[in-house]
This record gives sequence, C-alpha cells and structure tokens, in this order.
Amino acid sequence: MTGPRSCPLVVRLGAAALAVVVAILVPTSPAWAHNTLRSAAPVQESTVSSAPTEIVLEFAQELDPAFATIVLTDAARRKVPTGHAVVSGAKGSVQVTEALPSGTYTVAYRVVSTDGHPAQGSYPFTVASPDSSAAPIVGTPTDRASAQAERGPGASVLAAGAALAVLVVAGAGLLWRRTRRR
Ligand SMILES: [Cu+2]
Repeated sequence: MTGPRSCPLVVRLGAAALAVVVAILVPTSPAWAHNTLRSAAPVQESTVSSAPTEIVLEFAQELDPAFATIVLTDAARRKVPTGHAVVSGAKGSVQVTEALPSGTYTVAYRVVSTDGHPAQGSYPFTVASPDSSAAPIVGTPTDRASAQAERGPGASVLAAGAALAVLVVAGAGLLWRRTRRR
C-alpha cells in the first residue's frame, strides 16, 4: 500500500522533527554545549507566590559532586544564606535556610559534569508572596538605593557645580573687598 512516494514525506517529517529537537537541545552558548541546565525550580524568570525553601537545578549530564556551586543573591546582590550544594546524578540543589521576603532573586550556578566539562549560568526569579504585604513586591528600598548609586555621575556634577558656586562667591567677595579698598 505504501508506495515509494510516501517515503520522502516521512523522511522530510523526520528531518523536521529532528531539527526541532536539535533546536531545543542545543544551548544558546555553544561553549557549554556538553552540559546545560535542563530545568530549574523555581523556574527561570518565573514569579512564585510562596518563597522556595530549595533551589533545584537539573542538568543534561551527571554532575561531579566535588565541583558544584549554586549561589542565591537578592536584588541588592547580597548573598542569601543557603546550605551547601548537594549533587544527585544530574541534579544539583541547595536548601534555602531563611524565609525569602518578596523580591527578585538570582540563582547563579557553576557545575562540572562527570566528563570534566564545566557549565555555568544564572537566572532570575521573583517571589511575590501575599503574606509579606508590608514589603513591596518588586523594587525594595535597596533597589532604590542602588538606583540612586547608579545616578552617581549626576551627583558628582551637582557637587562640582556647588564647588564652582563657592569659588564664584569667594572670587566675587575678594573683588568686592578690593573695589571697596580703592
Ligand atoms: Cu563534556
């Protein structure tokens, strides 16, 4: 029943399916092509309503337990206390030892697969807990502080302007004293 004409279609479908699979599996950074982060909890770029007590990263390859680092930082880039990274097969995890207030966090990881090749990266996630209504969901005071720090050049221009104003006033005072002496 299946004539020879149906073969190219099957081949083409197969090739298309393969292309999709390759596109999904091949990571954006070819340097770490050996091993990649496959899934994470909390999910990358997600917003979770309850603070996670654990960060779990699943990779494409088995990990070397001796070289797994998972670091959690808050919006102000302060390190959030966690346990040591625990490796189980292709999974690496850390326990979050403190309750996370609402805000944006970054998970950074550096692992080495059992074939000796490293993989590293980072991703953000947001905790928007309805319990901690006192704290703003995104943009903590430390956020604003760092935003102000980033406006540093503006502040230094202001300081330079003030210094210039002091010089002008002092100069004018000298000039005024001189003209009065005459
Ligand atoms: Cu490798």
